[in-house]
Amino acid sequence: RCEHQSFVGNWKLNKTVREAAALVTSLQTLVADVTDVEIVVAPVFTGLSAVAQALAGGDIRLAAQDVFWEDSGAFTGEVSPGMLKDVGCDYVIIGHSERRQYFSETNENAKALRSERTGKTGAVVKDHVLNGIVGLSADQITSTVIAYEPVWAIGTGHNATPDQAQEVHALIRSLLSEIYSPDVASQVRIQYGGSVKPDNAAALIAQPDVDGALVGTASWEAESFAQIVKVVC
Ligand code: G2H
Repeated sequence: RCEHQSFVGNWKLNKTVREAAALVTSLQTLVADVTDVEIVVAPVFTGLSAVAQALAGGDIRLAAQDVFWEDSGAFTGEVSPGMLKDVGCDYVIIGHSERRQYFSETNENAKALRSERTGKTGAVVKDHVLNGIVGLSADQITSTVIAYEPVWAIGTGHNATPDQAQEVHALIRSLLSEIYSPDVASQVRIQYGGSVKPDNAAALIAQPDVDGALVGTASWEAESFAQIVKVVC
């Protein structure tokens, strides 16, 4: 089961280029003995190149925090999926609830369809899952990570209980099972996010349908993120 676990550090609007490189360098040292779970960091756009260089040859993967679906053109301020891949990203976070809250994002499906690996759903679970995955093939959905984050748990210090998380994760997996198949659904990683900390991660991740975590605040320091990554495997 450890190979199915994935942990993403969502650095949000934090870290200069120098701070980002230093953080990921410390993290690499702390998780050098972790081989069986996937570890991903998501710096701001300006930190991607430096973090990619610091990660070169290692196992930690790189994610961006947002993307626009067009390849190129007159779209001032935007970044395309190909550009993220070019700088070294394997993933991109799509549809984080902070994008909805502060930047009026609503339908993320075009982003999911055009991007490489990552999708993310919000709190209105069924609606968000169904809207978010429309048009994705079985191959595309199995390389997508879905994150369930109750809005009241984001950055508040109040995490969902393990039972609450499991209930929603099971719902998401059953939706995937209906739309695709039980086999496909079992291959999709469903992360929990919302105030995940070293002292609550173990119980959340022990749930059968919780396949890792999308970690915000606790990923901004290498030690606490490393503790979370190591909590089970
Ligand atoms: C929720 C989460 C990571 P935090 O947004 O995406 O952040 O762990 O600070 O609640």
